[in-house]
Amino acid sequence: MADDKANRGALVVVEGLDRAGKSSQCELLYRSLLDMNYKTKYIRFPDRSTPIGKQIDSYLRGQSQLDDHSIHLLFSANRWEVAQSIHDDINKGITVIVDRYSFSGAVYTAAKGNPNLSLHWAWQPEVGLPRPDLCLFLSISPEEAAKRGGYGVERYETDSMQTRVRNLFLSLLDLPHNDEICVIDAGRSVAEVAQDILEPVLECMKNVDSIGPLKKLG
Ligand code: 2DT
Ligand code: MG
Repeated sequence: MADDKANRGALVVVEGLDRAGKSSQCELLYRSLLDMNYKTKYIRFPDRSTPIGKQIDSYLRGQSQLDDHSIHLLFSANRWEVAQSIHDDINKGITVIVDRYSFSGAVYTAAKGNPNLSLHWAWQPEVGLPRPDLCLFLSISPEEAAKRGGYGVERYETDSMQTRVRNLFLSLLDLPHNDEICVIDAGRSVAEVAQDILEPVLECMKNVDSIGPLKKLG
């Protein structure tokens, strides 16, 4: 049951490789929280509906070419354009579930192998964005991912890119100060994974008021 005493929502981010089941799990989590009468929103990045999002969509579909730095900054700008509304929702007591966020932003760009685009460089535009209270990383082995069918036709959906993305994600998990990251074994059934996700989310929602106001990414 929703706890009426809670006065801010939680910012919950779901990250992971393509085909780890992020969107299905976000949808299930969203439904579960609504069924429990929690005020909840579900958003995803890239948000392809805004003018910036449309440029990103066109790039991902291979319909336009952009400099690597430019597209990187557009992905970040696509988060900044809703940063204030995320803040406002959280303060209104709404828990916001986010499908991909700054970790995808930094990792996919750094995985391009361009020596000018280090993980450090790629992280800088994210500094100051709302900091997730909890980040669920859906982990899936390359073998399990391969069983789930072929890649789509979008940019980045190749074996070599996905391998580099996976390794960079794993290196981020090892960094200090990343204790709000929870690694979930996503190679199991949808129901098992959903259960494993719900528990830490409910725990986080219970604790956000003792954490204090939403923090910023540093
Ligand atoms: P979806 O398949 O989830 O729609 O993502 N990406 C995503 C980036 O390169 N930078 C970002 O900041 C974000 C949010 C990951 C489409 C692709 O966009 C990549 C896959
Ligand atoms: Mg995709």
